[in-house]
Amino acid sequence: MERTLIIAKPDAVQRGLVGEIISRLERKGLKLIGLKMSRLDEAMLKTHYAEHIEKSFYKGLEQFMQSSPVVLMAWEGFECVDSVRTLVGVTNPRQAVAGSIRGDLAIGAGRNLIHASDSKESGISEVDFFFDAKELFDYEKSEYLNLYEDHERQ
Ligand code: IDP
Ligand code: MG
Repeated sequence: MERTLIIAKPDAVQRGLVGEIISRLERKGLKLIGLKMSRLDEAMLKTHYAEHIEKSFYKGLEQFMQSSPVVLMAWEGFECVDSVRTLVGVTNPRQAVAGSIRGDLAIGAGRNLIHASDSKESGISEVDFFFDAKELFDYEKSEYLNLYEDHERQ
């Protein structure tokens, strides 16, 4: 099963949308394997957003991401990385389709509520970066019989 890191960003915390985000991921059928509130510091953000450090929006992004605590989540599911990105919507919420989290609930490009891993590899490395092994939970989810075919559950 793939893993994906979700961050409910400061705007989600401030706007009281953390529950809505969790609810949408739960309703999709994903399995929550880790959850915590945290303040992200400059060093963590530089690692997490390494590909964006040289971009014009980076300073603003770094400041914004430290403006309040965030909620970090690790989720698991069959081929879940891409399907979560679809659920989240494209980066600019004004272009995100209705029905997606950003399309329904956000409007400013720098206030798009949520981070979601963008590849199978980044799902693994980002969960690993933000969570210690003891903060991740391995358990049976009873509804899997009604969510997946046998071959998808392996
Ligand atoms: P993603 O979150 O959809 O993967 P990325 O391109 O990886 O989007 O950018 C990371 C984050 O940087 C975005 O979620 C957003 O918060 C911020 N960002 C990206 N592009 C812009 C921009 O043009 N203006 C302001 N903030 C931006
Ligand atoms: Mg990204």
